[in-house]
Amino acid sequence: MTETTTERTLVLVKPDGFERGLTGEVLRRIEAKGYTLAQLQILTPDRERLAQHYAEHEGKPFYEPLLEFMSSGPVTAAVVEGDRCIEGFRSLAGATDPTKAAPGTIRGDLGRDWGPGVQKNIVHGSDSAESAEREIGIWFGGQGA
Ligand code: RTP
Ligand code: MG
Repeated sequence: MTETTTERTLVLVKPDGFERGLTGEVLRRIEAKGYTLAQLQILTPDRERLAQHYAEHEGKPFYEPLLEFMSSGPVTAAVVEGDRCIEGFRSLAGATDPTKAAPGTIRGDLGRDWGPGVQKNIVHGSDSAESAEREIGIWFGGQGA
């Protein structure tokens, strides 16, 4: 048996998820897995916040379309807590490309956006403990982050 390691991760339900009415479904899956919603807010993010969040992708071909897409409507940001939830939520989310994401995952079951441009894949989840703390600061800074 592995040791229990409580972690925090930053989850976003992206504007495509909000528009399609999937926010509750994503949060339901997080809770059903046994994770806790520690903080939650709905906001339409501005470019400045998104530039910080996606700094690692600056200069890539999908960077501008990504910022455009992510600022196009409401996003639900959540601090999720639980045992090894950083990797665990990435497993729940599935592969970045919804077409390749396995059935049973959020993107595999619900993602249906394909074609040119940026991948509208419903959710974001932090990819490491360092990313999680950095991203929680970006979305919840000054609110006990
Ligand atoms: P995320 O950060 O959103 O959890 O997704 P990820 O780690 O699976 O993917 P990442 O490589 O970090 O890319 C961030 C987001 O940019 C969009 N993207 N589109 N070629 C494309 O069309 C493309 N590549 C990336 C996706 O929305 C992806 O989640
Ligand atoms: Mg990423």
